[in-house]
Amino acid sequence: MRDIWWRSVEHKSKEENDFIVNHFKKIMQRPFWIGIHDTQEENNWQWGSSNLNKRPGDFFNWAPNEPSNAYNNEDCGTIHVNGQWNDRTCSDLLPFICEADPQID
Ligand SMILES: [Ca+2]
Ligand SMILES: [Ca+2]
Repeated sequence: MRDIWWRSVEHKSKEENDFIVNHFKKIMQRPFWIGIHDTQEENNWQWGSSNLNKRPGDFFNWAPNEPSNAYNNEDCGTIHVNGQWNDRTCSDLLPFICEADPQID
C-alpha cells in the first residue's frame, strides 16, 4: 500500500531553500507559506512534519529583523522571492506549495 503525506513545503537546508526559489521564482510575485510555525511556543519554530518524528532541522533563513511576531500575532512562516523568510499572521490568505513523501508499506 502506498501512503502519501502532503505538507506545506519545508526548507530544512540552504539547498532546499535555493531549490524552491530557483524553481518557483517566476510565480513568486507574492510570498507564500512554508511549513514552519511557532504556534505551540513563541519563537520555538518547528516544521509541520515535526510531529511525524521528522528532524526539525536547524536551517533558518529569516529576513533581517524577522521573525518579528508583530502585534504578538505572527506564528507562521512565509518565503519571499529573495529566499528570505518572514513570520505572518497564520490566517493571511497566501499561496503555498506542497511536497510529499511517497511511502511504501
Ligand atoms: Ca510567533
Ligand atoms: Ca514578521
